[in-house]
Amino acid sequence: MPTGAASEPLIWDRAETLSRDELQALQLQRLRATVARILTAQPAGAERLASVGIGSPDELGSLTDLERLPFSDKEDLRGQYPFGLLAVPREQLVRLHASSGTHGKPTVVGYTRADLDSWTEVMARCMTMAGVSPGMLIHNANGYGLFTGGLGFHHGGERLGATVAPVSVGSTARQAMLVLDLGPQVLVSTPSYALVIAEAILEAGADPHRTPLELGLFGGEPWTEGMRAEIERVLPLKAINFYGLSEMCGPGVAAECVTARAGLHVQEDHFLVEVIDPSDSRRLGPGVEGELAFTTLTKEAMPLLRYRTGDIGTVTEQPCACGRTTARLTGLRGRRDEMLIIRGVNLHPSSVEQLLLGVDAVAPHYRLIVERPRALDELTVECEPVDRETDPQRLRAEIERLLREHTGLRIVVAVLEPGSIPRSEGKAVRVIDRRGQS
Ligand code: DLL
Repeated sequence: MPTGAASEPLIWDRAETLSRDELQALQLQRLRATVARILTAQPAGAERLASVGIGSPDELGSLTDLERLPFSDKEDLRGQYPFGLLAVPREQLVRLHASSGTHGKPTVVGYTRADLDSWTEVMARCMTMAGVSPGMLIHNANGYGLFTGGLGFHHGGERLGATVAPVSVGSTARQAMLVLDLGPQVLVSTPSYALVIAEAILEAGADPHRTPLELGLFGGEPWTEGMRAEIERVLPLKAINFYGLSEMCGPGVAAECVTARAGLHVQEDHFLVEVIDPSDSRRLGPGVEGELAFTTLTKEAMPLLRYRTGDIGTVTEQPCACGRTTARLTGLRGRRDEMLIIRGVNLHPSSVEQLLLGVDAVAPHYRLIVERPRALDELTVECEPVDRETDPQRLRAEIERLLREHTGLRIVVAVLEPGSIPRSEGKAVRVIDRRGQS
């Protein structure tokens, strides 16, 4: 339960302020229990452990032995689809979720009662850390269903004593009406959908700045500081970043504190974070950018060791102004497999976003179209002007110049009619890959 005087930011759980030594002792104990569970109840995982000579949790003498353990990734989940990685009988699951599955089948994850309880607890912690307090009204515009965003925030919000409106995605005009009529203090959605809701409030003839919104809990997709500034320009709230993935639990793996908003605090007593070099899987130190990998420390249904997320970021263990001691994710850049290689130059969609949103006349809606007309990949950046008064030719020339200066590449820019780029309801599709078609 939360502690702290009224003037201090609340801290939900003592686990958030453990010393590094206390935390690591707890992590080692939980890691051993996780390995024991895999050895006895998850045949595919046990086989993998046997292949690196681990037959007992006692072989893990300290946390550095983590490096002896094998990695896992989405391919393992796909290979065992849907239930092959369960460490409990299917009948002991009380819930299923699945990740978005942009390529073929989704990855299915299961939860025991205890898994749901831990997830609810980490969500209550993260939402408290983000500034949500009992009695606040939460408009939850994350999708309810197999996506973890809806139910994750729902149960966390209820657990901490807030009032949750399970609005889900879609019917954008209705979203606007409900924000105006119910008067929530908290908006939960993907960052891209928050902008769509703000547009809908304007279309309803109302001023979003006159709503009582104070906090926006956004995640589920990469977003930049430019996007944060844009959301805070159109809505009267502080935008807070939430990170997570279904394979760990969903949202609740890490979140920003409202106090500092300087990196996302990892819930390290449940998820052990590593940063690895994607090319050779070497472990990288604090502050060095690489691929994030997580080990579940308390999951019963589907424990995973060193799960490679494909997400690029860095970790810092520097103390935070909020008083929490947990490591923080910084510079979440996007997915490794969404990085484009245009004429030999690596380009993250988030770098384009940051650049575009730095131009006042550009609306925060964009798409990157990748084609391969000849041997090399070509990129077109589609964007919209903020209004019809803007001269599209001049805007195009300005963005092309900026992209050339920042990337060294000649990238074609198409300035489209306002409102013509498809608006997302959940995770925005930023990259359209037409390489197979050209
Ligand atoms: O997106 C869980 C979630 C929902 C997190 C709502 C936060 C808020 P999945 O559908 O399994 O789960 O997708 C997980 O989304 O590996 C990242 O690539 C991406 N992602 C999620 N949050 C962020 C974020 C949910 N804040 C995948 N920044 C992850 C960057 C994010 N990427």
